[in-house]
Amino acid sequence: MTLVDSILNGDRLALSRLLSQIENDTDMGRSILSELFAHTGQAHLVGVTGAPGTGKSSLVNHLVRYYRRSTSAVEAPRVAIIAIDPSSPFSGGAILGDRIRMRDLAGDPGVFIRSMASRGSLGGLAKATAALTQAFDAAGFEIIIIETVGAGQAEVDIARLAHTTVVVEAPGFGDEIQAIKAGILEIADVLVINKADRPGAENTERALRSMLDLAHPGSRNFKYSGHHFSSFNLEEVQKEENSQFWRPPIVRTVATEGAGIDELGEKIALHKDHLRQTGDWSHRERARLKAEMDQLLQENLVTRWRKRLPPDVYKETLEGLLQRKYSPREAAALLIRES
Ligand SMILES: Nc1nc2c(ncn2[C@@H]2O[C@H](COP(=O)(O)OP(=O)(O)O)[C@@H](O)[C@H]2O)c(=O)[nH]1
Ligand SMILES: [Mg+2]
Repeated sequence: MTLVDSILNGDRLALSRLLSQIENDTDMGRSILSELFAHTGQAHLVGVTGAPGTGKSSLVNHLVRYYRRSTSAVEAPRVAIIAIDPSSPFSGGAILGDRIRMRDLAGDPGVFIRSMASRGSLGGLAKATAALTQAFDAAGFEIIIIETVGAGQAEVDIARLAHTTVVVEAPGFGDEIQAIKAGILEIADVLVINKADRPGAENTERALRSMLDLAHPGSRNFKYSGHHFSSFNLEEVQKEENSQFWRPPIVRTVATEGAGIDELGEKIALHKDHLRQTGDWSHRERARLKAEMDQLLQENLVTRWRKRLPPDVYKETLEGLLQRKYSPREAAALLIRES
């Protein structure tokens, strides 16, 4: 049996071999992914992001257990977890801690956990993550959870990859303001206030609510605006309710106790339904695949063009540019003519 068939048949060893090939960006990994691509497009990709220590890994742990027990009558969905921590090497504390916390999931054949430390550029990390999700998707994992730390470009890229992005905050982190600065609220589909057992959860929630009000004016308590209600045309109200609009819900959780996890799971499912109903699911898919294809097209064209260009011409043109003989635009035009 080929590696491709083994992966499609749910062979975990074959899958983990492919994941290593992908992380090392080998030709073999690339060609297997291409063969598997026809089998992708089914999984719900859920990103979980937020500052270190807010409780993301603890939440993911409980969320996975929620999925695994949620549909006892039907077959429970299979869940893959990709934990990305750019700041720590494989041996480092954070990921090791995650491994220990995830240990009780490890014996479940419907769960697959992969930790990834960063190598090379952030762009490389986002690319590798996208490829890993394709592998899990083809292997039949219905839900793929991607845990990332922080609020940088990598998180934004990963949010673009995910269908549903969960942003985790915790009281007393004082990072609510930083969160907006980094635009993390703009990528949030579901907001979690974890550590709701700690003092200050109300303040965090109030801060987030007012930020949401700013970001989504007019959405505030629309349905419940009591005495104003009669002045609304009912049809208008229904139109509003069925519209493309999604206001990120806020869910309070205590991940250490598993409190609020069912609600979180329900909100994530609601967001998926919303994406399906509005057509956003396929819009996102289209935008993402187009970006991937365009990117590869550019890389390939540039590589091909560089191969055809006589070696000295590039150097000479660069020199000419430095001496202000050409402008950057003229230099580029000249190089394209020369090749
Ligand atoms: N009090 C309290 N502690 C929590 C809660 N959730 C997680 N923690 C603790 O916070 C620390 C960081 O959690 P972790 O899941 O590793 O956070 P991550 O860095 O965001 O993945 C751990 O010591 C957890 O036990 C919670 O809801 N309440
Ligand atoms: Mg973590």
